[in-house]
Amino acid sequence: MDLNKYLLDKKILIENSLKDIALSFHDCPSPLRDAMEYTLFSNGKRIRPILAITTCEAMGKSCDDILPFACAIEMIHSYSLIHDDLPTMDNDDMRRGKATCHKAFGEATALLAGDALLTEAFRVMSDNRYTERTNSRITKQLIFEISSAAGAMGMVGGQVMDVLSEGKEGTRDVLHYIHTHKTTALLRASVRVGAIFAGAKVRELKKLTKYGESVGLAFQIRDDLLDAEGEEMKVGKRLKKDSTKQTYMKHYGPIASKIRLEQLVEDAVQAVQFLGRDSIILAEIARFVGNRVA
Ligand code: GRG
Repeated sequence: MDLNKYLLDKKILIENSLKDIALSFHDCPSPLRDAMEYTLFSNGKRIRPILAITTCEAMGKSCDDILPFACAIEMIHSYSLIHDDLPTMDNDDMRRGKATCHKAFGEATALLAGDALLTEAFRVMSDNRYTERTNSRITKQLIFEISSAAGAMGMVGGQVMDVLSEGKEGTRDVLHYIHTHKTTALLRASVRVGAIFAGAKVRELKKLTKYGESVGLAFQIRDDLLDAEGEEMKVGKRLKKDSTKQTYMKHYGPIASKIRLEQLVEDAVQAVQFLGRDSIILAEIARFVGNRVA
């Protein structure tokens, strides 16, 4: 199986669906629309929607009707990057190899573009135009999954702890809270969305949740390692910025961090073994996350 081709095919599928959704932004003031589209279409990996689709297909269900939910997750991810880059948070000038949204459009427009992407994600999931073929009980369940992962008890909770613990000594418990909420929550939810959409039974959902958690934490540890050891040209953003933050490198050092990363990838691969041959792509994605260079 050629994973790169698989990821590219899925990325094109998701981007076509996002382009269709973006047509519905036509009525909003152009600077806002331009800022939203600037970040939404700036060459992200689309790993979260890909996880949702791949999980759904691994469970034997076609991915057509999950696309609006997968795109909503990507819209929420895009909002989080815009806000994370703002001067009041990480104050980054570069993301995905180009100027961050606030550098290109100004702080107020960037802040509002993030707000709009977040809100529009929920419109998409509740708009019959996109989700009428999905059972409304499932739609409600998916909105619950995604909002729980993105909100105060998920990504935003993790982000606030990340911001507040900057420059402090910190503990491994705080580190764990930040990593499992700021980054893992939305990745875990992406997998669960695919599983729930495909009608996973309780035991299957438990295993796929374990896969999502392991991939999510591996993703963030890899991010910590990339910040310390990666190449700016490849990663597409300024590096060595996390030295005042709570990171795996700070609390465990490079060797233990790499061992933990390998273990998490292995845990993810093991968790999906129950799918037999249908686990192959999910396992490959877990390995890709553990080795990613951007
Ligand atoms: C502002 C509420 C709020 C949350 C921000 C996502 C996030 C939380 C912060 C981003 C900071 C960061 C670099 C976290 C590390 C993991 C991460 C989310 C990396 C970026 O995700 P990728 O690699 O990005 O999937 P692409 O560009 O591929 O979409």
